[in-house]
Amino acid sequence: MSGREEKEMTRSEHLFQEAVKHIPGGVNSPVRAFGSIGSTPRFISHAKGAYLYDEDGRSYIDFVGSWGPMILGHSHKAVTDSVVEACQKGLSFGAATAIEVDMAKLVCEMMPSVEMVRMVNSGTEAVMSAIRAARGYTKRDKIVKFSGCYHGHCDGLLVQAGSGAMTAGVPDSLGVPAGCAKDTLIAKYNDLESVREHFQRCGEEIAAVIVEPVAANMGVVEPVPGFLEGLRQICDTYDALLIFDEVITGFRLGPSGAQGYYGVVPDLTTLGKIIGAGMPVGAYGGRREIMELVAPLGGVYQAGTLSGNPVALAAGMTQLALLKDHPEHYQELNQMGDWFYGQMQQLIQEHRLPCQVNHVGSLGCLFFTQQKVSDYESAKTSDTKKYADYCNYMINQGFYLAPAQFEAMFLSLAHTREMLEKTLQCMERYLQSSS
Ligand code: KE4
Repeated sequence: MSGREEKEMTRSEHLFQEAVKHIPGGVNSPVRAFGSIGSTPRFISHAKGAYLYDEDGRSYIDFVGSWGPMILGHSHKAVTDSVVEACQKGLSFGAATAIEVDMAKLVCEMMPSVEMVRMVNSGTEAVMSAIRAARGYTKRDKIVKFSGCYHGHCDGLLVQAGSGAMTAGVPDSLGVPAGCAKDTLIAKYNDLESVREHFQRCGEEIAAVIVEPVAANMGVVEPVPGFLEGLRQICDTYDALLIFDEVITGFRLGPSGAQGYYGVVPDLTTLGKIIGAGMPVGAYGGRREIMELVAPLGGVYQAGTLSGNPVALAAGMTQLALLKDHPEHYQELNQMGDWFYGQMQQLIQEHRLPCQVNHVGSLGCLFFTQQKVSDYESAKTSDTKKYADYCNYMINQGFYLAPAQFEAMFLSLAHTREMLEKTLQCMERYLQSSS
């Protein structure tokens, strides 16, 4: 590249050019590479409230929110102050700390189905560990998951996975041994019959069903009435466990996540994102008799150098405590979502556009398809090229949307009605011009 061309590059373009030399795809998580929308990822320098600021000084109203954790908005003073204070005492001890006791009590109080909880460092680690606990408790090997649901990148669950795996068209990753995937049975989201078929065939071998109670990794897909209840009944009939992967929905839809929102109680729950407020925290927990099998109490081994890290938990505790002490925040957030996505729906109808809007509370998704989206198959009818064109337009106008069709939009308590109206006006300009 000539010196002149070099000078004309944005700082993000320059950084990306450097990044790809030493990091696979130039990013530390695939969806950040903007591959699905074919443009250069924006390198973010800082964030505050509902805004991101990139290395070229551009600002964006943020609808990714670090993929869910930033429910209070970025750099919330109480959260960042708690991190700074915790850092002064040391970053990690590899020993028990008081804040781990407080965090465990708070999670169990907010999510009554969780009688015991273990902190880990990511949603993937939480899911991996919950699956192992379920297999250890039931002494069975098979797991039922749903096509299009994403539960992190542990081997056995990278089968017809959603999120980046779906976007990149690799829902079944290379490197997953057939021996590992053979115990993963795939069912169809919102289709109880597809679950019953597995159980009728080999129910006594199935340890658990794992489900995103609101699917948010094939875009957003709400459970149809009776779906979650039906999973509960099937698991009870066959003595299998029901695992709610609430890494996204946990503490987002309400203080008790999706299980509180829908009134269906799982045996195990996995958590992440909001529980760490942007710091690396995951957790899994559930019925005491299951969790008491986890080492050092029982024979299900799981460990982690930085699990329960005091600095990370300081962030998570502060955020969770704020949410617990202000339940009105959930009403505010869910009403904001109902209004915002309702306005999007109105836009689609007014302009007769081949789009669908799905949402649950502050989680939502605009699909570029004529079909109603209720599962992986219907989600896949979306025109990802149209989504890419729309997404690039919106980002260039200062609205930072997920750079992939099969993700969710996340609203936060830092978003204002004025910001959302500006966003809708920009959407309308695009949708009108492109229809
Ligand atoms: P992490 O290992 O990324 O912390 O969590 C994995 C995970 C587990 N379960 C659900 C329901 C999830 O949505 C996730 C991760 N979500 C994606 C966003 N769709 C993370 C973003 C990324 O992969 O960069």
